[in-house]
Amino acid sequence: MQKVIITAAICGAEVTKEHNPNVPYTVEEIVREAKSAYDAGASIIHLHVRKDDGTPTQDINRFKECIDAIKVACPDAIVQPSTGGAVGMSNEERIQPVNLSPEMATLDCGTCNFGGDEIFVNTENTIKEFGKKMIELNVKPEIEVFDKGMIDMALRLNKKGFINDNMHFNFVMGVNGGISATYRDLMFMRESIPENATFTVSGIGRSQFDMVALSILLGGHIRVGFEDNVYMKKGVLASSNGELVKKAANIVKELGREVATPKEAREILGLKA
Ligand code: KMH
Ligand code: ZN
Repeated sequence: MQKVIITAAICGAEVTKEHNPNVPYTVEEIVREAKSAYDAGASIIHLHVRKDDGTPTQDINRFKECIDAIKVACPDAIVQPSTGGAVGMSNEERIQPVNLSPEMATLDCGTCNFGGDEIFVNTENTIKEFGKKMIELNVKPEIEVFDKGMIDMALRLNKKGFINDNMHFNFVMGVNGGISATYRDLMFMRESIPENATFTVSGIGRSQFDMVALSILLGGHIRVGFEDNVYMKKGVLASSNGELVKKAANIVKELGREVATPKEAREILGLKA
């Protein structure tokens, strides 16, 4: 089996310091959290950025500032900006960080409810537009799927030339409006992607470490971090993203697999040099 790529989703757009005071907002806090995750074994930093007051933003200058600072602290980390941003943002706002030509960026492949009255909107034309731009700039998409139909959308758009082959999926499981984080549903998702595709799994909330263990057993990769979960275990807040990554890395080793370095992650994912 391949080595396990650990992604740290250090910040997100929805989680706040009220959920966990260690959620990063400022550039310094974002670098602190990225470094803690990197030092614990994360090779990919999935990145959202905020204004200093915590408001989510997709501003290209803020992304550049954060990415440059992360690269100083974590020289070979793969930084993967979000193009999902926060619910309600325009496409123009969301796509901005792709213009920095990062190695990877997320490509959300469908619309879903997002709790309460929120709807995370990704029309077919939006996905085509974002996918085309990523091909033009040689940015590898991490295909974010919150439900099985989004895999089908990605496969259709791959056939039509909007997403390249050797697809890499992120199964986001347990969002209030998406597929549930269960063993059965993870098997269903994994069986629905092409043989040569790779996948990672993001379990939301209390499912985070169950999904970590299952993905490791199934030959997949894993994502942890404050974007998805702020607890080490019931009632115990994580002191950093690094603490969550350390727990995930220990599970990888206990289950007999090895954690990929950033170099190995680049080889597995076929990223541009
Ligand atoms: N914040 C969510 C609405 C992504 O990063 O591409 C979307 C999200 C997905 O987090
Ligand atoms: Zn995200």
